[in-house]
Amino acid sequence: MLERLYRRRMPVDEVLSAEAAKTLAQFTHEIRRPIGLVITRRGAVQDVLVGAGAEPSPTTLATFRASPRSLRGLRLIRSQLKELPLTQEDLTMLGLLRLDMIGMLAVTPKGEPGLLSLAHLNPPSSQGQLYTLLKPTLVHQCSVNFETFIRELEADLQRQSGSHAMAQGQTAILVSASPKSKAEQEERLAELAELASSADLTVIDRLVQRTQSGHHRFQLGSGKLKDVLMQAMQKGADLLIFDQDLAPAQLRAIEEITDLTVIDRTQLILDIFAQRAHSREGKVQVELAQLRYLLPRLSGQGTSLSRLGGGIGSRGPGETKLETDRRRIRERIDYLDREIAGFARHQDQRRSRRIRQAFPVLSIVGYTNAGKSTLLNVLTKSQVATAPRVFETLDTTSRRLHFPHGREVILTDTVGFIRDLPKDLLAAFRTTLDEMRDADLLLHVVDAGAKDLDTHIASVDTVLQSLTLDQIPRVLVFNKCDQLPTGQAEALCRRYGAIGISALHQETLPALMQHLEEQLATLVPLASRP
Ligand SMILES: Nc1nc2c(ncn2[C@@H]2O[C@H](COP(=O)(O)OP(=O)(O)OP(=O)(O)O)[C@@H](O)[C@H]2O)c(=O)[nH]1
Ligand SMILES: [Mg+2]
Repeated sequence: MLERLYRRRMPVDEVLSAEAAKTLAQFTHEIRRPIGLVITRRGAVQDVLVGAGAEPSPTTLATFRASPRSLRGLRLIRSQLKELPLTQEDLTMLGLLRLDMIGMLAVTPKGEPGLLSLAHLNPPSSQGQLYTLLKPTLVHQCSVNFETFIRELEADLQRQSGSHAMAQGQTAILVSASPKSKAEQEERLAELAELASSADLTVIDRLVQRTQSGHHRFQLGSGKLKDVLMQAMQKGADLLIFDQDLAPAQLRAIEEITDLTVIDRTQLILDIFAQRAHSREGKVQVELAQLRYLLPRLSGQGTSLSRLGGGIGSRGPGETKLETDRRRIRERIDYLDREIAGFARHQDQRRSRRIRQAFPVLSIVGYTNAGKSTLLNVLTKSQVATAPRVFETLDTTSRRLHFPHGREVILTDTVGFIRDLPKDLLAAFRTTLDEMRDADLLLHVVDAGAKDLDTHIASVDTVLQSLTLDQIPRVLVFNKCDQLPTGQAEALCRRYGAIGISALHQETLPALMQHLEEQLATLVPLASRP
């Protein structure tokens, strides 16, 4: 019987033809259940849905794709036996699926078409209102010329997104959902925003939700999640970035109801590393970390490798490399592991050479963006790249440093740390980080102006501990003191037992140099090395 509905083809300029409305009303009346027609722009009925909550089939949704800048090319007209307005669920579906329109046809007690209520999405700027509800009319009185209407709406959507400066770069909405306090979550999102901008993403919104305990299916409650997704669609976001790690099942559940790219903080960090890795060693380490992260997230059932592995864009392990199965990925992991072992051997040789040269080694460590490379540069007159963004440095650089009293040491600068450093990344960067094992003294550089100074210090301590480097003597150095009001820096340094400097101001450095020389004299007496 429903066959007859499928055979309908409406004129392209009508939302719902009078004839289709009649048949729809009649069937609804007969089976006493709501029916939904999913209609293409060419006026063909694509799906017939029976029951109140029915949604378009996954196959249909996969065939007709929507993007934040365009609609799906499908409208949904539902019938119901009572004369009720469109429900919140209908409007959510309109937004989430980015339907051309959603409609509700009331069916009279005699089985005839009653009033038709319609709603459509607005272009992003319309005073924040996501959709417009049209005044209900009888089908034959409906004045909408669907073809013209949809052409104009699509043009508006295109124009709106084009006028955003973000048209070139990708845009992201940051999401945090955890039982932690709002303030704490917001602080973390501030750092996530730095990570995002370091990856050349434009953050257009931040959403924080305090959850009771873990929601299993989604990170957020599914109602709230739908809200987030709708906003993301409406604001033209390309990505949704979760501060919390998403379990593979959570990722899939979100992917099921949206066409957005969804990633978590770990993936974002991996992506930044992939963007920045220049040396062969760096590239191998990043690829290894990405593959290790990816492997447990592959599902047999159609999760596309390119989508996950691609991260925020098409960076990372290339699509072709990833269009393989688990076995191939495992093989690749083994291969990269062996390559890294090779690097490690090389490094052993370099190290023993250096030890033969008998220079004490000072390693600069610290939170990302603390000013480590700037300090190396100013102390050793080098030109390591520095930038006001996180994870600028990935490779280790070693330079000679001459102390005023003639003593010479090796000063090294390396990759910065961050709180909750992804463990796959830490594992993959072992060879780079292992260079620190040679250190006689660690210079822990801290951005004195950082809002969450204690977290920064603690995170670095944690990483050093997990690398079993915590037994190496350490000097705490508070950098960027020029950014604090006079007096405050001194007080802060006194409180933490740190030495205050500003790597940008040479005149602040002699005190540090003197302290380092004294420390070295006790740790590595000149006579102890040949
Ligand atoms: N105001 C001020 N800015 C500084 C100081 N030292 C470094 N900076 C700036 O801080 C930013 C980060 O410096 P980097 O030396 O790249 O920091 P890093 O610790 O090597 O960072 P990563 O390699 O990304 O981990 C740069 O823009 C520097 O110019 C300082 O003493 N005062
Ligand atoms: Mg650096």
